[in-house]
Amino acid sequence: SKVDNRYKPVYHFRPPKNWMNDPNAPMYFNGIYHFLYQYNPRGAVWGNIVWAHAVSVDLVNWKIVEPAIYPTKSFDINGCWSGSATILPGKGPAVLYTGVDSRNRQVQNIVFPMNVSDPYLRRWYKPDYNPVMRPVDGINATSFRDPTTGWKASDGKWRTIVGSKVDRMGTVILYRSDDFIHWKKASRPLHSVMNTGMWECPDLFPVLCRGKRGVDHNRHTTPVNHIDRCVKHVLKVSLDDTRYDYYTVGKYHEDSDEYVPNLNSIDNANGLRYDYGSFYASKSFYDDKKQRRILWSWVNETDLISDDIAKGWAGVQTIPRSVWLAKNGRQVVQWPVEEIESLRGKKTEMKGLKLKQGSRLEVKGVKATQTDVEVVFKVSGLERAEPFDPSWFSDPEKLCAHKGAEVPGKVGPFGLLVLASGNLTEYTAVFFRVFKYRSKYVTLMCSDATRSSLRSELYKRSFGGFVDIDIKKRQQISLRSLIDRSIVESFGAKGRTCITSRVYPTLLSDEKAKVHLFAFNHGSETVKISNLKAWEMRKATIVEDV
Ligand code: DQQ
Repeated sequence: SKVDNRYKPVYHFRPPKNWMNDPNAPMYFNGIYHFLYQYNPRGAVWGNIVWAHAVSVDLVNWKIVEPAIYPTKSFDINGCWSGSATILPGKGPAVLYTGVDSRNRQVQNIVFPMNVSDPYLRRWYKPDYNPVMRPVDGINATSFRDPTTGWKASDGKWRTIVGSKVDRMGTVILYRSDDFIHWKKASRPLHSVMNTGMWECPDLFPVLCRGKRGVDHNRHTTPVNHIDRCVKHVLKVSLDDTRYDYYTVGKYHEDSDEYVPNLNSIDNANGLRYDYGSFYASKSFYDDKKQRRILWSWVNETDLISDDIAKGWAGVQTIPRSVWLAKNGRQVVQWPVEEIESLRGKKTEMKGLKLKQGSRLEVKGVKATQTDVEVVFKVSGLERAEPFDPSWFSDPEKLCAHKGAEVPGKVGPFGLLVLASGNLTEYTAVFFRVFKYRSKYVTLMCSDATRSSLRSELYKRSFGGFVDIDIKKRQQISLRSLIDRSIVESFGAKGRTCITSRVYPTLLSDEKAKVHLFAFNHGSETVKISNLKAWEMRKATIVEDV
């Protein structure tokens, strides 16, 4: 079948054709980055899931090798679902994954590389003793999946957690093992929350209280508590009800084998999200090459299933993001890995420009369909900002829908119009709006796809999240957007609030049509662009090498 490339991103990871979903077992081993993913080798819709496998030395250009895991045995014959890698000291990687067995029960299996010295780890074997964890002792056999990377506590035992639910209570079941093969369920889960539904793809990792450096879970490689006394943890769960990834910052207590979120953190679907847009089933890994933690995520299509079938492909991964704890300790900060900057080509720069009420400024000289743009907006007239109603705190997305880019304000809306047609019949608006609340200010960030395409049948949402910054003190806010045909990944205030949108402007159907990029201000207060840099992005090389 023919593949339609119009909307296919050129520098984001995606296979040449067919369906892709969750990132699986990302890891760095022996000088190579491995990225595995849920993949349908037979079409552009979910089904026939195998673990496809790509390798890279730079997280930008990829070689796709043969699938690592596919259904062959009674313990995974109905599907090889998500899981994670753990590097066993002196032995190499082990992967735990969910198999859907011959009775349609979810079980956890283990696989190892056939040959640890093969740099690409092309072939994997499944020991016959699988499964290593079964849905017994009251575990719901259809809600038991997605084992995490393992970690070892000071008692020398390995741990892993598996996502589950008990009625409406989301939970992560804890397992312990001496050898990583024989697993025993702990009497208590690591963490659970009432009324949250199934927790898919959990991810638990340590973060340092200060700085951007990442830390490994496993004491044997990086004894975190010796390097830096202050370590916190992040627990992320993907809620299948809402299809968003939520996290809390807290502490994993080794003695009680429990995760306890920070006192003031919201631990449910109203909590913090890595990304307030299309972003699901994310997974992180510790990158020993550059001592950082890297987060990957699946970004689903928002067109129709019939479009996906016609296009011949579906699903993109975010640009891998470095993730660390914000200085204030309340949230994480994310930023695209620096390697992506190697694709920056032609550059254009603007400085010290005023955006008066209702004005628009075109960013010229770079191809606007594949662009990396970074801008710093200086704000003024904060004291005249629109008043904020505290009932809006609970639903930033609704606020973005109400107060779109077209709705005039005071301080904002200002930001970028991306993938825009010349006459603005189509555009995606990524913008900020500042409100006054008591003696403080509230900053809202939106990624509004409602006018992204003339096609009315598409899912065109206006996503939103608040930005936890003191705008009064800073008097400025930055925005970076990675525009890549049908994906726009935006990072507000240096990665404090992130929003990803998928958009399908009809504009891209016409190869000759000109695609534009603008900065705009629809607020009455003048906003200054202290600096705007935009780069045309080159294509990443993603080739099959089977
Ligand atoms: N996708 C996998 C499951 C996981 C879900 C199946 C999350 O293991 O729970 O493709 O997107």
